[in-house]
Amino acid sequence: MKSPASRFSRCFEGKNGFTLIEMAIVMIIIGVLSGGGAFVMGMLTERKARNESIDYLHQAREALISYASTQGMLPSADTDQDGTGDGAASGGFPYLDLKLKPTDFYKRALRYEVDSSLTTDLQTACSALKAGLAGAPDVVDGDGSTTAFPVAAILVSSGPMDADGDGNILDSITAGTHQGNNTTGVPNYIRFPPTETFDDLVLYIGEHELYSELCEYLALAVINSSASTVYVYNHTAGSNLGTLTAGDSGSYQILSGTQASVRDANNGGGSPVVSSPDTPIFVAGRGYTIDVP
Ligand SMILES: [Ca+2]
Ligand SMILES: [Ca+2]
Ligand SMILES: [Ca+2]
Repeated sequence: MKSPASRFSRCFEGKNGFTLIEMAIVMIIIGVLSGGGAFVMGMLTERKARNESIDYLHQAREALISYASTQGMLPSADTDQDGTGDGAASGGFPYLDLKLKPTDFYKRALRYEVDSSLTTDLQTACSALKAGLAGAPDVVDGDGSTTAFPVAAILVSSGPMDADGDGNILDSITAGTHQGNNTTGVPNYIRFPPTETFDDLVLYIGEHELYSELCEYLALAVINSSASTVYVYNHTAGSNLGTLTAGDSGSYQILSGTQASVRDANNGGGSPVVSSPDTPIFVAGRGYTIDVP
């Protein structure tokens, strides 16, 4: 004879032999597992998005350095969203000039700013790099530096969202030891680990790295043994290197590949004087000497 409890339990028995109570427990376990699974999947997707956007930033950075090596300058920023530079220092990443895809994992174009002295030609770029950059873009690197410093170029991915809720997908940090504004770059950009109110991803090209990639200087020595004053001229840069009176000599730092001449008039005027070797001449290698007998 069945007990009252057993009869009660069988009242709730499902067609496969499980009681409704057992089925409810199974459903709760499935719910917990599927909820946790969704959470884990969300985390993995977020990590994949972040890693792929960081990969894209590195591709863009490498492409910029390669472009500078072949073109002697960095590209200007894209201000009309067609992927090509428009002569501006600040705007979108000119992905077509670099032959890269237009957007990061978040389907957004990168922000790009370049020091304007680096977008003209090799002579101008290397002169600026040799002297040390002084203007925008500046960056505070949250890995250690609280003081902003100028960089050759900077790339900013917005990350997944407008984390600081200011209406722009790029973010700012306005309090604490490391501060910056990636929307304007004023007074500086900021590279910083993600927080609840900052999720941008930033890479930059430092001036010394670009200098070593781009600018090979050599010493051009000119010995004036003649009885006249001669003028040393840089044709590539369109500027004077120096003036040597009779019996004088000089040494000039010039970029490898520069065309130079020794002349009988200033500012590239007059004619080349007799020298060994004859000028104008393209100067390359580790060092060079021109003798004026
Ligand atoms: Ca454009
Ligand atoms: Ca953001
Ligand atoms: Ca924002």
